[in-house]
Amino acid sequence: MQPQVVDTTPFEGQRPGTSGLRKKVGVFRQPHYLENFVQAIFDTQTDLAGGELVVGGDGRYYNREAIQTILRMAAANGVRRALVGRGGILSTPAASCVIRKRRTQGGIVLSASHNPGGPEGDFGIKFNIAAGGPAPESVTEAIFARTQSIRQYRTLEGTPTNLDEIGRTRVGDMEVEIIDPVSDYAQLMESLFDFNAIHQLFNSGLFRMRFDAMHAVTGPYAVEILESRLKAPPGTVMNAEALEDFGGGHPDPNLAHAKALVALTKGPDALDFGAASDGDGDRNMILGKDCFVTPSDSLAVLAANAHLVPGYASGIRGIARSMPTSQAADRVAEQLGVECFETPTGWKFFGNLLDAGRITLCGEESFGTGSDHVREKDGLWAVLFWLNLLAVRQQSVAEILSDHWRRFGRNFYTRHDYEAVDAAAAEGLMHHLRILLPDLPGRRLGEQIVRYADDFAYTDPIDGSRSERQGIRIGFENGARIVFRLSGTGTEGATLRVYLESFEPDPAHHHRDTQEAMRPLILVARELAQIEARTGRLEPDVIT
Ligand code: G16
Repeated sequence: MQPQVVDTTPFEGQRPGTSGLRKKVGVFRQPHYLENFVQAIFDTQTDLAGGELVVGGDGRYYNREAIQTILRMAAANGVRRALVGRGGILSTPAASCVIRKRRTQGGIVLSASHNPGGPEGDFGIKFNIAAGGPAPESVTEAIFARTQSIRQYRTLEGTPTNLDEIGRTRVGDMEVEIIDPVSDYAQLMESLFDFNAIHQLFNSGLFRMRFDAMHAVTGPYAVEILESRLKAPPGTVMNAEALEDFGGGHPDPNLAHAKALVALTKGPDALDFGAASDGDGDRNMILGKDCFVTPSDSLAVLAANAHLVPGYASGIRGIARSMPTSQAADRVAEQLGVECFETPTGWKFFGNLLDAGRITLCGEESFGTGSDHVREKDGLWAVLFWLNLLAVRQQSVAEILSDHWRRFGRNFYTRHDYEAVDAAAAEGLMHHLRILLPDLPGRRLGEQIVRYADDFAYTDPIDGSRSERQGIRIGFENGARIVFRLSGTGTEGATLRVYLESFEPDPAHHHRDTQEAMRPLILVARELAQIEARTGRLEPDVIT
């Protein structure tokens, strides 16, 4: 294979968002578009030359083609060895696991997460650092800066690599090892959870569950772990076959997009447990019989019960949650006497805290939960954690949740998304709110008085780096909050997210319907932000 230097010119808009560069497949397929971004990674992450790199993705449309491009470019840029998941597959948490276990210099993960796939769908690419987590802003900004001045990239000519056979091969001078995408990860899960107890739960014949892989990457992981190792009945994993277009679905594990699973947990013949993961396997949704566990509550419940699980039996060091995530976990941290951190949205902000040993568990309202076992959020890990709790506590999901609320009080929580809003209108709305901020403290809005109102900024306690303008936060005297943010993962117009939270200490009111209980706060948020007037939208597109 002959090294080649190819002339190129910069593309606009290659700044990574909340989690890497996400665009429509058609954008990525423009000549040189992917190559420019990949070369910017090699130009700025100089440890990769002579080092080892993990490469894998969620198997969506364009995954294989992109991996061939990356392997040729990695070889031409002096990478010594690439580790690639068979078939080009690695779930995001599994990629993090492999980077850490094999001590590579980093990894390139291909995914647009929960966004739909296929020729008209989305694609994405992100760089994970040697610690296994998403690159921090300093790195993503350096990569972006390089994309703005790039003039050349390096690649090799040659035949494509066979991605489907486990074993070693070469691309130019670079060794390529095709690895089993599941085994390192499955082994890690066995080291954290009580597989015997979970197996007995399945074996009892009294417990029925489904895991919805949504035709995405967790299919093979869930079949191996749940059905082969834990002996759950065959068919426990639904939509197990990973497809390039996710079967035309939207692989986002929430009440709106996992409707078939949700239906199985309702009614007289309801399952005891339902769970789902997303396109790349890092998100999770937890359901019990007639019961949905919000991701914010899930984090709080896992933290309060971590001592019951072998991997966390010695206790947790601290908890972190993203700013828009409910404050349920804060109450647990307070009772456990451990630190609690509020970070901006984006898993990358947990990395330093995890590396420094300040936190053990972390989570986000966006269906992400994880721990220090890897540096990504981890869907199947959360499902196994819940299964382990159900096996040990011998209670239903609803009982565990009600117990938790009785002990800590309930943080009612909902998120309203307005999708594909005109970008200028969305910016205008945020600008309008920023102008209002200084006058809000002390003012009565609806039933409550504003205690603070700010545009959230975060100073990383480990490296002192500062991130500003991370979302409008309005906190009330009674513990309620309204948060407004524009999504950093959408690929069409702007997505306005309105996060709402209210605190209810009285168990007599814990079982109210969330939307009903939060109606007054929802109306306050709509009016304050002038949502209808500015976006033309009467109701949100997605409520979770
Ligand atoms: C990504 C990030 C998460 C973030 C989520 C939503 O998740 O990794 O940290 O909470 O996006 O971000 P936004 O509100 O900006 O759309 P994923 O699962 O898409 O990688």
